[in-house]
Amino acid sequence: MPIDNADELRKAVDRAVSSVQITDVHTHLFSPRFGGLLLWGVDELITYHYLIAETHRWIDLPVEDYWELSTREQADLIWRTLFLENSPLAESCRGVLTALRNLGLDTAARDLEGYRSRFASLRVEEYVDTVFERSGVKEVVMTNDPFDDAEREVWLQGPEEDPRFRAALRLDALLNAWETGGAKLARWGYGVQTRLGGDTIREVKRFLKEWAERMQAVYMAVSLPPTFVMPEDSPRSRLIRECVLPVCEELNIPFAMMIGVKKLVNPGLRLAGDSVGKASIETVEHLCTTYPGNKFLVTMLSRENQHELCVAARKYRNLMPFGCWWFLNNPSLVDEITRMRLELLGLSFIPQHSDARVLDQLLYKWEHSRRIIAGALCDKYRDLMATGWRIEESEIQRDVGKLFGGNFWQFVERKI
Ligand code: FIX
Ligand code: ZN
Repeated sequence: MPIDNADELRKAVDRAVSSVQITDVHTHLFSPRFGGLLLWGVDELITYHYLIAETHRWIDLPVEDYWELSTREQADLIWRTLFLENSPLAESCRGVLTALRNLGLDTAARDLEGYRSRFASLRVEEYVDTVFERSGVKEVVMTNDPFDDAEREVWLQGPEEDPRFRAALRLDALLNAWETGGAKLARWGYGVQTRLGGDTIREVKRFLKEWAERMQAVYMAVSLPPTFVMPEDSPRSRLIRECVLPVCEELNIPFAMMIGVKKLVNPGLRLAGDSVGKASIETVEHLCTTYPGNKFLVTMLSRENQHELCVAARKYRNLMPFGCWWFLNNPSLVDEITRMRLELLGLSFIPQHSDARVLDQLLYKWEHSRRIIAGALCDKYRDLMATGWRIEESEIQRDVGKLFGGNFWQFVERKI
């Protein structure tokens, strides 16, 4: 039966968006077999680097002294500063409270010790089940770095068995730091040379194929500075051109470029010290034009890059924009960017990823994003109905399924 009115429409969109099982295409989560690499619990939620940056705007404690504190002491300081001495209005703080509420905890009590005791009784394997179930996330794509010693050891023991955790082969350490990354490859027995001579290109391709196979990687990924340009006479440019893109094409997996991050503008803040800059859409256009057999997942960190990324996506079917990344993952910007994408790309994009670093964040990042995306979708369907077009609830469910996972898997699997 076609939907007759705005009230029915809103309910149908809310039903579809609230019930869709999500593929979260970019996270920093790990399955429990990775041990301490999987962060979870209220103190990890509160010491998420977003809140660390916001806390240091208020306190006089030298950042070196801050890092001497235990995680619990850091959480106490952040809780006091951002939640008790100031109302927790920032998205990062609101998220902590949404997650706690979704676990049935009384946020009105403001009882951090009480919240801690709730987590103390949990087993991580059961908690993973609880979080996936309550957040409506079907599977997450991890960020997997073979150059991380702890993580590499786990992968060398065997593949990931939990289907909820898919792998992405992350290449920052290779592409953005070839000197040290290449030296590690040499230590691991790959015949590479710093100046990329000899068998280097062939050996880097061997490394990429071996690790993509070991991880069963659904894509390869790298974060890139606003200054990233190609073509360019640099190790990064050569490695992307002669190694990454040919191997991704051979394996038929996308290359994900996360462009616009200025690493460590304030090094003392560590992970919280990164910033943003407007990047070159011309480089994205160059890559999509020059490598038509490759698939590019692209997210850009600067708000100023969003419209041109949408327009570029209209030109290239091998370009899939994804997510409202990091400093864009705030209701006002998710709303703006999603509406822009719906108006310019229809349904052919991936609206969001969580970037979750702490398991419990799935409980808030997706609740917040579902609500915003549902609002934008509802308005667009209402505009559609105003033309006399009739829409079925089954079509809304079809569309929503594409946005929250279908488009991703279709892009990963399709032969461009
Ligand atoms: O490069 C990335 O994957 C970024 O998302 C991270 O480096 C960043 O710290 C983050 O988690 C942002 O949300
Ligand atoms: Zn990330």
